[in-house]
This record gives sequence, structure tokens and C-alpha cells, in this order.
Amino acid sequence: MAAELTDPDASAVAARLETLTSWNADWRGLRVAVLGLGVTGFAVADTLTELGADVLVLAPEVDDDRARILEVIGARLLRHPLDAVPEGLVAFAPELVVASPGFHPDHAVLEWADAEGVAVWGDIELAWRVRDKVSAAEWILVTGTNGKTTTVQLAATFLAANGLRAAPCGNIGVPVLDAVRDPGGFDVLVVELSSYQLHHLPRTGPGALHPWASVVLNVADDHLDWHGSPEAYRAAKATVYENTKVACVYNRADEATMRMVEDADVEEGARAIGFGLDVPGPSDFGVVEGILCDRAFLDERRTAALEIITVDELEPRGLGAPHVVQNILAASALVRSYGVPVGVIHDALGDFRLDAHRIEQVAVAGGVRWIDDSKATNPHAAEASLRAFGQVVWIVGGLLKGVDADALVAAHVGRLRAAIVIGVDRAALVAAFRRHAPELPLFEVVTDDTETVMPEAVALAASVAEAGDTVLLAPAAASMDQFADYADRGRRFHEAVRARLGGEADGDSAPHGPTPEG
Ligand code: UMA
Repeated sequence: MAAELTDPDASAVAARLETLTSWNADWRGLRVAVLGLGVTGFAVADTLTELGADVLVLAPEVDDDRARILEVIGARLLRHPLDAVPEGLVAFAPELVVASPGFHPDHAVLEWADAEGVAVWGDIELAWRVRDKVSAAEWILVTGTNGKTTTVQLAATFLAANGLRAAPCGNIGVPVLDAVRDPGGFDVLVVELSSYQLHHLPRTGPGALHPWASVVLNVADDHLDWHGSPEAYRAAKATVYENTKVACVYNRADEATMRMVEDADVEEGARAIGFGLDVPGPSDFGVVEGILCDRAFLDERRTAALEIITVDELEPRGLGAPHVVQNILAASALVRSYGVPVGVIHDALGDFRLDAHRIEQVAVAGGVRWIDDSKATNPHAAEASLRAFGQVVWIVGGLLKGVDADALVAAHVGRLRAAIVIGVDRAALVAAFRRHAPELPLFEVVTDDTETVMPEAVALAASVAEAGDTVLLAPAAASMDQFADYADRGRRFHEAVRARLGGEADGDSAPHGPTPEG
């Protein structure tokens, strides 16, 4: 009741929120409801309590350590299934809701906030507003359906190699708020943004980002169950280019990304920079006779280009697959816009290795290569993976997230020796294989026991693979139906392969990346 009497009216709250654009603004007493207590919710609650706000965290299940820390820092916690609007939230009368990225836009609490006229921010907007806490770093934004994490790691590596303080953060696993509050400070934050995080970002006003450079790497259907439609998913991705100051980097092979740049409202002087595997035009990055080139950041770009590195140099490092080359070109474009010399990029690539579970070679035995691309969590990523190999025994399936894998199956049946379907959404995949390749040997792993899925899939693969084949785990689907996450799925694949092959493996050869074919 007291809250209601002292509640300023909605326009006064809105006016106050407009002023909150600095760590040093007056955040004291602002009533904020924080949705979720994963890594994001925790960073948000920690930040806001440090700023003096009045924080109520809402979460269905909470680990005890986090609950204890919340108490210590002075945030309140409301455990609630969040299947409806909790009474405690209504009584709290928040002036602002900060939602964790996983909350769907039609979640009951978000719909309630909308109906009540309560502002909803994501953690990225909050981080942008308080980015001046230590040193107001420039932000480089990376999104896309696939390749985000690799591109972020590449760009941060190149910047650091040039002596800059650079932090990879965001959807990659480190909340941007943690990077912003790091006492060491940074020159540049390379921020991976998911479509969930972009959905919550305003395009204008005090909470809108003004990045140094930005890229949408590619766009293919994903997360449709969350966004509701392909259009909504694309609109979220396009937000990344808004207000860009120096370089909007797009994929020449993916027209949708170019249109997003054309439609974006950018700052005066910002340039559109294309990347692709073909010959670059002026203002582009591309490949000429096996040489990755910058034809954008040099004065003589009409007649010349700068050499970055050759595909021949990349291949032995497991970085030669076409989609990895695209990531390298995109990351190079981003950091060249910040003045990193091409020679520094070249040398930094000498030590760069892809993360585990991204086209990772597990073993070679009897002429059969076993490849873990568990990170291929949607059809677009699996497509890039399948294309990198010749004859494939394909382990596919999991949680399809409302995405149709029919076209993927149709496009690749020609290269398959056999398909082994795992996961809860098997029916749609099995139907697609029957439709497009009725003769193809097709196996289903029907168990949903986490312990036995991979041993069964690996045993089936071993029974059909022939010398020269690649057994490829590229599920085209999320992992949470049967595994903790994609890393768990990949790890269990490794274990099952090793258990199956025992001493048969011809040495473990390169830890990462095969030489691509086809
Ligand atoms: N929760 C609910 N109801 C919901 C949704 C979430 O109660 O409807 C609660 C959960 O019980 C949990 C908390 O909210 O306690 C989790 O919040 P969250 O799912 O938003 O996850 P965080 O732990 O905060 O991690 C998020 C990103 N997760 C998602 O977007 C789903 C992480 O990306 C990111 O690394 C982290 O913020 C730091 O920025 C992960 C991811 O899977 C890796 N991202 C998706 C992807 O890459 O495809 C988008």
C-alpha cells in the first residue's frame, strides 16, 4: 500500500528512466524486478544493488549459493514458478523490469508489464547505460545464426594481438555487465548478441546502442518457437546495425544481411563492408586465388588489396573450412575498422584454434574419420558442416525448435552413406529421409537414456562406415532433450567413439578441423 501512495506517476517514471544513462546517474531506490537468476539475472541484480536500486529477483528455481549472495548484497528473492504473475510482484509495483534473455516475449510477466506500462529492458541495454563505470570501451557487435562465437573470439584475439585491452562477452557466456564492471577496464568489448538479447534492444533513445562496428554473419531460420515467425527473428537480428558509427559488415552471399544494412539508420560516415568467399569489390573482404584479402581499408582500394593470409596456411590449423574462412573475413573486417594491421591478424591466426565441438576431429580409424560438430544446433550450421566433407555417415537429430529440416535433408542425401537419427523430434527427420531418399540406410536410436544414446549411435555408425567415409555428428538441432547442452552431447560422442575404437585409432591426428573436401 505504501508503495502505491508514494508511486510517482507513469510519466515521471519514464522521465527518470531517460536520465539513467551513466553509472553515475541516480539509480537509488529505483524499484526493479529482475526476471531469472541464471548468469544474466545474477549480474543484473548485482549491478543494480551496487547502484542503490531496490531489487526484487523472480526465479522458479534457485541454487542456494546464489540465494545466499542475493541476501548479502541486499536484493530480495521471490521463488515462483512464473507460470502466472506473482502477487508479490504486483505488490512490489516495479518501475522497471529487466528480463533475462531466455524469457519469451509472450511470457505472462512480460505481458503484464506491457499492459501496466512498466518499461522492460534486457541486460544489454542496462550494460550500455552503465558502460562508463571504469572506461567507456567501444563496442563491436556480432550476431548471426551461426559462427558468432568463433567470430567474436577471432576479433578479440586480433585486437589483443595489437596490444588493445579487448574482452569477448555477451551470449558467448560472460554477461556484458561483468565486462563493463571489470576493474581493469577495456578499450573494446566484442559483444556476441543472440536474437533474444537483440529483441529487447531499443533502436532509438537513451538505451539504444551506438556500436563502433557491427555484423550479421548470416540469417537462417532458428529459434522460431521463441520469436513466433521468421520475420520477427530477422527483425531482431537487424537491430544490430542501428546507429553504427564506423563499419556495418555484411555477408555478400546472404542478401538479407545487405538489406538490413541498407535499412538501418546509421551514423554519418559509417561504411558498409561486404565479406564473402569470392573476389572482393572495393570496400569488401574476399578471397582471390586462395588469398584472403582486405579491399576496404586502404586508400588504393579501386586498384589494389591487402593480403591477410592464404587458405593453404589456414588448412593445417583446422581453419580452412569455408564457413571458418567466412568468420575470419568478418572478424578481420571488424578489427580493420579499428585500425588493426593485416600483419597482426596474420600472425594472430598462427596460434588460433577453434573451440571444442566445432568440427572437431575425434579420431581416425580404418580410414574413417570421426568428427564432432555438436555445436551445429540448427540446420544452417549442419549445412556448412555437411558441405565440408565427402561421403558421410550422418548422426542427426535432437530438439528442432520449430525449425523445418526437410530442405537440409533433401540437399544432402546425395553425400550420405547412411543416417542415424537421435533425439525427441525424430519423426519429422525420419519422414524427410523416407521422402527424399527411400533407399538410404536409416537407423533410429529410440532410447532417451542420456547414457546410451551416443554408444548406440556410434555402434550403428561403425557398422556402416567404410574407409574414406566421415562419421559426422552434426545434429541440426538443440541438445536439451537428452543432454545438458551441446558440449555434453559432444563429450559423450567422444567417449563413445573412444570406447568403441579402443586401440584401433590411427593416432588422434589433429585435435581440430579436418581438411575440407567438396
Ligand atoms: N527462466 C524462467 N522462465 C523462462 C526463461 C528463463 O524462469 O521463461 C529462468 C530459468 O529458470 C533460469 C534463468 O531464467 O533460472 C535463466 O535465464 P536465461 O535462460 O536467460 O539464461 P542465462 O543463464 O541468463 O544465460 C543467458 C543466455 N541464455 C539464453 O539466452 C537462453 C546465454 O546464452 C548467455 O551466454 C548468457 O545469458 C550471458 O549473456 C546461452 C544460449 O543458449 C549460451 N543462448 C542461445 C543460443 O546461443 O542459441 C540464444
